[in-house]
Amino acid sequence: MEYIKYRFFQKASKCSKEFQRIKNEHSDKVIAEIKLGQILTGMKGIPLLVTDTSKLDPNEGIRFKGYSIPELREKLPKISESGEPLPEGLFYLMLIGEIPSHEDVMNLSKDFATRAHVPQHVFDVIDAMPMTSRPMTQFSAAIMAMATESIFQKAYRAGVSKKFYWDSTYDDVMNLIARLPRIAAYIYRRNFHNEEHIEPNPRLDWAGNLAHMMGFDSEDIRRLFRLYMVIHADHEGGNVSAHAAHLVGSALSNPYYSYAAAMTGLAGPLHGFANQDVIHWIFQMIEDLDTETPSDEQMASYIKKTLEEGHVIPGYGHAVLRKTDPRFTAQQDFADKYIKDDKLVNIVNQLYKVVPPILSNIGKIKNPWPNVDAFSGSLLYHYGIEEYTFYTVLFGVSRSLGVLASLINDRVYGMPIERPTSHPLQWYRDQVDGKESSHKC
Ligand code: CMX
Repeated sequence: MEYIKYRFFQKASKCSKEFQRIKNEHSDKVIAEIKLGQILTGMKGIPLLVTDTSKLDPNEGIRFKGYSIPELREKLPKISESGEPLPEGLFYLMLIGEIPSHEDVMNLSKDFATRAHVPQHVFDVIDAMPMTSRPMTQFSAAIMAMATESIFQKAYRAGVSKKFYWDSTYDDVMNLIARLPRIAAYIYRRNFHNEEHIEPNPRLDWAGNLAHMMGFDSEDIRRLFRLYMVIHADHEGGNVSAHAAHLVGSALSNPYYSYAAAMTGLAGPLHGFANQDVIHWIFQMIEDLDTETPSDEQMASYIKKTLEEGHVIPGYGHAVLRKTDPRFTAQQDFADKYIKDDKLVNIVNQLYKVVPPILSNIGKIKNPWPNVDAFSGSLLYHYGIEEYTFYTVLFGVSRSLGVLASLINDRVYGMPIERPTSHPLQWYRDQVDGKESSHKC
């Protein structure tokens, strides 16, 4: 068995025994009470999932296996001392629970490079789609098309025992992550660069190769892509993309199906599509106000107009966070360090001053602060990736690291099919009004 797989299994099998022990010995223990309001506002705050890769604190933000983003930026191996950590290192951390050595990360990077071959029919599926189909539609379809390669599916059909499901899932996950940069870059070059494709460079790291195949070879972009891939990788288990991957995987659908489900969820405007909406909305603001340097007052009036028209302010608010997202702060820090006087970055920073007080004044919005999507587009745009309809694909490539590491864990733990109970509205009404109510829904 290869080294990383072996290390993973060594660690995970101990946790798997713990999972089974708790399940067998403590299944009757009551650990939470559920309020009706939680159910009716999207199951917020109900502990329902087991996810080991990362944990989100409403005030502190995300921690990956206990490490905050500033800690990861300091501790994870980098190619150069002044650079950003390699996302391969974060994947290792989420999988094995330890900060990897430089050698571990280089081995993982090489492993991804050897697994990166994408079968021709996946490109054919992309090429068969109209140019007008969204990059996220092409991306999700390509992932589904690649399910022909699922080793898990073949092993399952061949009758492999349940206790070995994790093994072929691991190989599917590694292959899938390895191939995503090629698929993403292919869609980018197809849509925005005349279908002039660029071959991978197997000597480059995972994120550096993605930038290369998209047509960007500067060290600046590689640094940004490494940071980008690290901060978007995971956000505990309840967000739409992570939860979708877990839910679909619980039916023992193959990892390609699980990850495609995550991507179709990420494509929604309340989730990853917000990174496109932010840029679209800012450009609309610039056009409507007829200035690239609006005053705070002009901005405030545009924000209020957006709200009055019944729209959300993209990039602001969060279902769990109650403070500025540390992923926003990490990008702001990156911009402070490497980017001087960029109009879009300046607007993003100005919005950070103007938006929160307006959202706070409305009263109902639980978190008036910016999330990860408020900053990411301006950085990509600055470095020449101006085609913002593509941005959610980049988020998706990164999110593979967390949701797929979790999927292998799910299989090692032997997690069961997920199947919560639902009731008609009448049942909930009976809980609060008794059975008198005659109006049927
Ligand atoms: N602008 C305007 N209204 C907002 C708002 C925003 N940025 N954020 C929340 N609200 C509204 C909600 O729509 C809701 O209104 P109704 O009661 O009329 O339905 C109310 O405030 C309460 O919402 P909440 O409990 O504060 O937030 P939710 O958990 O329901 O939603 C989120 C969270 C992210 C979907 C929401 O804040 C939002 O729509 N933000 C803008 C889109 C966005 O940036 N999404 C990206 C999130 C990060 C990611 O996943 O990538």
